Amino acid sequence: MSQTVVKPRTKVRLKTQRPPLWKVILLNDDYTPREFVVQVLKAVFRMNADHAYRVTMTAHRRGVCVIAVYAKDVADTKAKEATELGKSKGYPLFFTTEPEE
Ligand code: TYC
Repeated sequence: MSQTVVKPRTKVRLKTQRPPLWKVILLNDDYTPREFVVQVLKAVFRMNADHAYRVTMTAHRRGVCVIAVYAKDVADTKAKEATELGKSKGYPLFFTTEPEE
């Protein structure tokens, strides 16, 4: 007669989950001055002048540019803050967020 022996699991594998990251995306428009976009990127996303200029020109030429990734709440807050800065000057500057695949 055969017997099935069930061996209890002794090791517990710990799965550390990273929070999903969200992309902040800068959209081009025809009205916001480049210098203002650069100013917003420096202030809200802590970019230096060179990085901010390169990101601005990428959005200007291609229509969009992924500028940073953060946890969802940080990405949403920064996108909103940056969009509001444009709005306060009457510019249609727009930042949006989407989940990273
Ligand atoms: N296209 C704008 C202009 O020519 C500059 C600009 C660049 C605006 C990037 C938005 O995300 C932007 N004045």
